[in-house]
Amino acid sequence: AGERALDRDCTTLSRHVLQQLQSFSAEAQDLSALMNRIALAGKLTARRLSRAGIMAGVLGFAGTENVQGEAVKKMDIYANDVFISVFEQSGLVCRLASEEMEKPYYIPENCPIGRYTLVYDPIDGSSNIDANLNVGSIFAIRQQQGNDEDGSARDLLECGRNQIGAGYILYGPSTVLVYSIGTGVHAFTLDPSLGEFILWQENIKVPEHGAVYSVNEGNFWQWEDSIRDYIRYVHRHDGYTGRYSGALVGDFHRVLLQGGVFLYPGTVKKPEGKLRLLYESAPLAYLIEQAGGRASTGTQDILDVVGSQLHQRTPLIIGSKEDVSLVESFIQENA
Ligand code: AHM
Ligand code: MG
Repeated sequence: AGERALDRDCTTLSRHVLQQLQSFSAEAQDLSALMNRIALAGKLTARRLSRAGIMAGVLGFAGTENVQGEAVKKMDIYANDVFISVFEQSGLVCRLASEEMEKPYYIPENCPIGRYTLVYDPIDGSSNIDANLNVGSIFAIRQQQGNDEDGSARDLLECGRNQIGAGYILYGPSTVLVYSIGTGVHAFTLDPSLGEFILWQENIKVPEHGAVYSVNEGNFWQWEDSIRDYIRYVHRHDGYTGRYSGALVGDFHRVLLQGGVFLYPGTVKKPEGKLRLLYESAPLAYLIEQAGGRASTGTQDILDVVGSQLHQRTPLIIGSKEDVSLVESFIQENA
């Protein structure tokens, strides 16, 4: 057992990616290097978050608004730049598209070789930062389709089934990285003394059903009747429990491990809800399908949604198969 424990300590993220692809081909090496860079961005972000309060420039607002008119936090900007700088001069990624940037960021010197695009939400759940609660980063990897000569990045609007990998980093009591490149979902824990993400759980499967429903019930009177009916249903039946942290990555992580459902439905005023298709919903949908669960808008699988603009939002219902279907049945009954 001692020997096996040591093996485990040695299963680092980059090694794991190569094992998953069962090859040392150029493509496998690229994906492994790419994941390693994402991990580096995660380590830099985690380090800065861990010093919030004693280091200037971590807490609070930056005083600007993003494309979507939302107040930007200092950590949003820091983490956004971290992802850019770890990919500059990497030869790996030609474009980065983030929730915090109106247009994709091009790295021309990488473009002749690096055909990958990284899409990401640098800090998800940023309202949690100032209260020292968990936040996360979400990412997906896409292969560039076509030429993108006009720089419109229109290929990023293609459906989420085109993602070749996705994952997130959860900055909680420990820093956890979860990823999939189409061969199941795997989780790593950052060992701060080694500075490495070490394998924690392989091939995670989400239970078919779980007790948790995770939703902002403060929106109760803004929802359509169908969502209110669903919430009344879980209130009236035994075996359900509410959990909502205000940071999608944390709420999703719980559902992935323990089952249940996270939902951010549309409201009467904002039928598309809050979460962004490209940076939040599609990457997590990729993971949950790899884990045997489902992600839906209520009427369509998230991974089948074709976007119309980069920052488009979509309702999201994600988690255990049975629980997602239950929410859908309320929505479709009312339709
Ligand atoms: P952000 O990326 O700007 O932080 O917004 C996304 C976050 C999610 O993490 C979370 O699930 C949701 O917004 C919470 O929104 P609300 O406060 O409306 O419940
Ligand atoms: Mg977000």
